[in-house]
Amino acid sequence: MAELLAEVLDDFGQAAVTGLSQKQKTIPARFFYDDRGSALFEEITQLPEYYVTRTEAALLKRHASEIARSAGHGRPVVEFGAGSATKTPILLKATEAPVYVPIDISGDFLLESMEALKQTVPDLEIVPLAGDFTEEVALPEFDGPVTGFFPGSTIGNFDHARALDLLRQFRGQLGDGARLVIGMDTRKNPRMLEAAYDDSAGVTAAFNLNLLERMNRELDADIPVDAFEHRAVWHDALGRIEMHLAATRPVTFRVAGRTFSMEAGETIHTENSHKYTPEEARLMARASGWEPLSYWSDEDGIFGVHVWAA
Ligand code: AVI
Repeated sequence: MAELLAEVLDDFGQAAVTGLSQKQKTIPARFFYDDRGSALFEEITQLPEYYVTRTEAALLKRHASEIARSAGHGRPVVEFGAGSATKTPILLKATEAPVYVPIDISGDFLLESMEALKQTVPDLEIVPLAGDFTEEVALPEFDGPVTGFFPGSTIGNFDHARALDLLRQFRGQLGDGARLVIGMDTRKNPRMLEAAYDDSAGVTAAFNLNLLERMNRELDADIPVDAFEHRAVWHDALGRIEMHLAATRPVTFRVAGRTFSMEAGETIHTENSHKYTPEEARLMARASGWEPLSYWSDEDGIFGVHVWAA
């Protein structure tokens, strides 16, 4: 099946057809981020209910010098992802990084964020790498040890086994003597979590529903988007928010030449966002070849910034 699909469909097409053919239908979360999805995600980061981005930025700012002491001064910084205009300069300035290596799949997005960064940190050498950071992109050779940066709780979007593989991969890529500065969202009151993933302005719903619109745009699909609603559900046993697109009536639609049917109430699972206690995060560090060094959180413990050592 996979080979046959690969002949005619791109990565998104293959993942959609394979995912929609499963009993629990699913579309991998990485397909959220087309131009529209990336713009909606940017909006999410500004929402009053979505505490993640502003809490992490505030922690980085408030504890910049302690974080820099733990993360190491004067080292190249490798960021897994394109970098955020608010968070990245805080770490780069505090650590006095001479070189910055952002790795991101979207070359355009990389160039845009690099332009902004050049204004804020003028003396920095920037070596952008266009590629998928979940695959082992080769890093430039550096003279001394480096610091990795993986903010935003992006690690939470990977299942446990995959998250450990990724952290192990970072350890291997960054090498001996490395440090990793990683932002991880914490377990908290489910009401607060569900509000963060189902905001009152409906931006997260639009972000989720955009996946259906994207299939209609790119995969010659005819999904009746108005027959779906956004759901965000906290699963305590799994420690994660799950996002789904639920059919509100029986539907039949075509995607890339295949027909799919769904009952009312049946869902397409689109994202997991795992939340980790500081203890769970430290266990993950040790299980993936890192030594936890330090941890910062806000007064209410709603977000955590960790520094680990190789
Ligand atoms: C990118 N990632 C860390 C976000 C999260 O919180 O899991 C994606 C997101 N999904 C809905 N809102 C934000």
